[in-house]
Amino acid sequence: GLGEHRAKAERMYSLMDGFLKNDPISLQKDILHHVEYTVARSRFSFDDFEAYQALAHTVRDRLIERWHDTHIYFKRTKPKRLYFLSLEFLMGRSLSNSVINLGIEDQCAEALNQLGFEFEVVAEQEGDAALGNGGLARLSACQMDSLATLDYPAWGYGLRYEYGLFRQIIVDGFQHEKPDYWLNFGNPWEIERIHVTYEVKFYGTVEEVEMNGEKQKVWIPGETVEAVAYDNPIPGYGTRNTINLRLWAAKPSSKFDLEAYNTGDYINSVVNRQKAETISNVLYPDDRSHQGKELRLKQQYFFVSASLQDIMRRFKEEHTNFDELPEKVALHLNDTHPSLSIAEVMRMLVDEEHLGWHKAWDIVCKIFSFTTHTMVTDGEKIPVDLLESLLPRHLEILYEINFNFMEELKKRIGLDYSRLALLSIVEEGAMKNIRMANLAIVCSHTVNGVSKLHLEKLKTKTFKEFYGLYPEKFQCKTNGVTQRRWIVVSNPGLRDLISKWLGTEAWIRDADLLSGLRDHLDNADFHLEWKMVKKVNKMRLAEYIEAMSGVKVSLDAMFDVQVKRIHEYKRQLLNIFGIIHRYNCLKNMDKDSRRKVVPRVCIIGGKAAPGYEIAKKIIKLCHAVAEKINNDTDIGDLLKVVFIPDYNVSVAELVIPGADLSQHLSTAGNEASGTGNMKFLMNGCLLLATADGSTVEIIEEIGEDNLFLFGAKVHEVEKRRQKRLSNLAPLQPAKIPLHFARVLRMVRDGYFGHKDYFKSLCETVEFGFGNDYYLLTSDFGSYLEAQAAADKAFVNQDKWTRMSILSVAGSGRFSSDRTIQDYAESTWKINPCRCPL
Ligand code: GLS
Repeated sequence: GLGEHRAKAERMYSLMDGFLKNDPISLQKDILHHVEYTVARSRFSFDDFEAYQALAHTVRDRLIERWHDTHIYFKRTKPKRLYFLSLEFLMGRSLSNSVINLGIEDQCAEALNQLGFEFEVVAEQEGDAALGNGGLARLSACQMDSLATLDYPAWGYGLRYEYGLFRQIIVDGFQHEKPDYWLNFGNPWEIERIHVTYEVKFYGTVEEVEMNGEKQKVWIPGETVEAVAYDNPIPGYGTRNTINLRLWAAKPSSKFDLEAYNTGDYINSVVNRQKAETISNVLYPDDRSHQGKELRLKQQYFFVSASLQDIMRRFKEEHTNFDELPEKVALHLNDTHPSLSIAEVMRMLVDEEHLGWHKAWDIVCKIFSFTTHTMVTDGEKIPVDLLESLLPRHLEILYEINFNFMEELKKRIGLDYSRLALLSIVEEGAMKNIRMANLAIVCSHTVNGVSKLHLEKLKTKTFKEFYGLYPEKFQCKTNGVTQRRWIVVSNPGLRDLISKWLGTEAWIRDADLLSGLRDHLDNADFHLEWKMVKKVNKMRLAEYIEAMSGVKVSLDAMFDVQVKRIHEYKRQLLNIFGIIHRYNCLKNMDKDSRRKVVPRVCIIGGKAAPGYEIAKKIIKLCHAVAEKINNDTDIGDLLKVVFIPDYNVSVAELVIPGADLSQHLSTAGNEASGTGNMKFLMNGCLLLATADGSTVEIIEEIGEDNLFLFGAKVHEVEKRRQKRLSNLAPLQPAKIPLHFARVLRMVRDGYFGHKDYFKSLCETVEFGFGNDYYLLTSDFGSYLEAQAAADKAFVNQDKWTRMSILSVAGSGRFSSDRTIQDYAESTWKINPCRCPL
């Protein structure tokens, strides 16, 4: 009975000695305990890495307490829960972030200090969790932080890849990929839940059986794999709430497969069982595009099936009637990758819960929301043949969804077959495909774009037809990033400065307060301290650069950074061409003019997808140009070029605070949002950018005068492309700007070596070949002007500092807290649920 339960609980509590304590002495005791009993080293002799492990376990214990309390509280109050489904999360390191969100950073630093260690050094022992590719994946991580901080009852679901995003190593300027076996040294941030497992089925056949006088479809699967849960506590800041990110790993099914063993081929059957694990082994390293590969499809379904079984089990524990599902469960599709969820929920409701198609469909249409992260029309597709063999029942369900949708459409728009073909979930043709985006749009109650510009393009181009049908579904949720990681963790100097001048730390939970910095815009002391913080961050970055590449850089130079995935549309090539042009100018200058030049350190970093040849050539060109310029003694400190290898979250935390200028060069209309720009903005780094993605909204906040804008606007891009093509037939060299032609020729003619290798790269911007799809030629002039404006502004350090302060002051809107609150209120309809202290 209840009395007995309470008595037991009270006895447990008395044994427990209260919650763990956070004073430095208690922390030291716990650290030493973990050194001795978890890490199994002697407490009298352990190194930085072992200190990291012990501290991580000490912090983990505290996370677990809060995480338990939060879940007990959620269970008791039964709020509507959000399930955030994403195949990618770029978490980076966890120690500093956890310690800050728990509010125990000073105590931990002191505890370590008294044991003879330094917090910064210990924290650097941690490797990155890189279970994602780029912006999309880091966005998921920022949003988890905001969900926890704002007390939302949310769960994240993802895959526990054993190999995260490849490590990039550079040999002779070429990118090589090395596997990232990140679990090698253990992962103290996860909790393995060997009892939370689900069977996930594949292949097999569909049969029709009679049930209660009605025909019912039954899927007889051919292969079973087991999904095991790994839980990762996500602490909020300034709250006890600690939510869960549950990642699934594949294991061979524990069911004893008698038949396989009875054939006598024992060894092969063990080997075959082991193959199951490959499903969650490796992250696909392509940013923005996924072709229909069987293993990828298996990963997606494995993820979807395990997550939904878990979600439905929790729902059924608390509720008996599926009519309540939409009031209790919100399922969010982070891009199209998890959209098989729609077919899976239908299958569960119809085949397993016997709800009847129409009722099930009604429910499904109320629980899903969808965010698309891409500008391209031709999105993710699954070849029908693949589905047919891997998930035969799901294919039938998808056909039925599409059939009903087409029938409804015919009633609305008549027999307009070309429109019907565009809207159809099934793409007909030589190779039939399922269009994941169409599926997600039809079934979701909201379709979100990630910036105003993105939403506009969705409405007028990408999903124009759907917008015509369901205008009310389309919403804008401009991306944001968490100031906890991108200022508090990565830029402690700036954090202290902001708090000092605002007189409060409240901005860490309410980024709009950053606008208060404008009150001190002309204060000389404030300027001095502001510049000092930047200087210290530049020193830290300069040391790193020297250690990585051997290049010594001057702190007086402008640190100019472009870090992001390498993509033609992001136009790293424009940056490199600009650098070559700058080099040419310097070479032609007399001594007097040189004295007026603003020295530059051009820093580029980013990974190319392993199969993306042009992107790999861009990396090589960057190295070839760096080699030439950095070794030209005539140039010295006036210009240095550095490629930072293996750009990842923890490298970003070091590079972004140390940047003076950052470049965001995508051809307008190609970057759905971009989130790097927001991180630089928060760190007082000025932007040199096109009017693309979320930059347009940054301009709304800080004004055109506080950044360096260039290039064709979205509406001009199409016209320029047309014009460029009409110029094609007789090649018109006169139309190509002189500077651009010269730079291109230098690369083409082998000035930087590797003439043959760079040929195809040059051709992407040449007429009659790649036709310069991304308009480097026509944007080059205005790019150089923007660069000149940046140089000019840098000479006037007062002006520059004002611009820098205004950047941070205007960055509040780009906190992921704002994004998440907007999603919670207008899309997911969930309420905060704050665990009492
Ligand atoms: C991306 C977009 O390319 C970015 O512009 C966007 O900021 C990000 C998050 O919404 O999503 N889409 C994608 O597939 N990878 C991305 O980084």
